[in-house]
Amino acid sequence: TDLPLGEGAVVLRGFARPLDDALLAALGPVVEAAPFRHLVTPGGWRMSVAMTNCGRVGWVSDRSGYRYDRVDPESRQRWPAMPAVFGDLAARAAAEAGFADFAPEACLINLYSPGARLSLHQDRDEANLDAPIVSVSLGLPATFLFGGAKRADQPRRVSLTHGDVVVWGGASRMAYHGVAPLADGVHPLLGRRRINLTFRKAL
Ligand code: MD3
Ligand code: FE
Repeated sequence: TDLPLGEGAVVLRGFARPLDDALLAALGPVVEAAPFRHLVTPGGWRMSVAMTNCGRVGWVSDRSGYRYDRVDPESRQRWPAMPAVFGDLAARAAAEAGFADFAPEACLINLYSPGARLSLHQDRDEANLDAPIVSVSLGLPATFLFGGAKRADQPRRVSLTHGDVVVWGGASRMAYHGVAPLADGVHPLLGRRRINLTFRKAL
């Protein structure tokens, strides 16, 4: 059931579910080569969400700012390649929402443990702001905060559960958004964790 969330945002409930085992199997070698780490914001705050990346470029943050980088600053090597099962899923989801030929260069992988949260922000570090963003939720359910064009716009709360895929295009692309502190729980496949894959045209 494709349900429109707002201008240009489409939730594909359970779209990634049939692939969950394949996605987690592909994730193993990625996080072995580029382990999850807690980045520091330009303001000096340690993020409660742990992150890593795969693809041609990865999103990083440090005291000097946010950017997409071809190398992992920890290993000084290129990020692991994007597994085919990741890229194919993102392209199929985007096509379902009306975006043909979505070929993301970047996959940011967010790991939430109980209590981890993402405060309201806009994604504006990408060179291509016309392309949608595709996000895949795995593991524990999260309350996603979907705001408006201004930070002060009261966000709607949307529950995203294991296997849900959201395509954020059009007017929703620049919406403020965040994730409420993750409630504790145990997921049969992921245990006490939520993993979110975010696919972007960054270049
Ligand atoms: C709505 N991640 O990594 S994914 C992020 O669940 C991020 O880890 C969240 O926000 C997470 O930047 C949310 C859903 C998402 C991603 C990008 C968006 C929603 C968005 C961009 C515009 C509007
Ligand atoms: Fe975001």
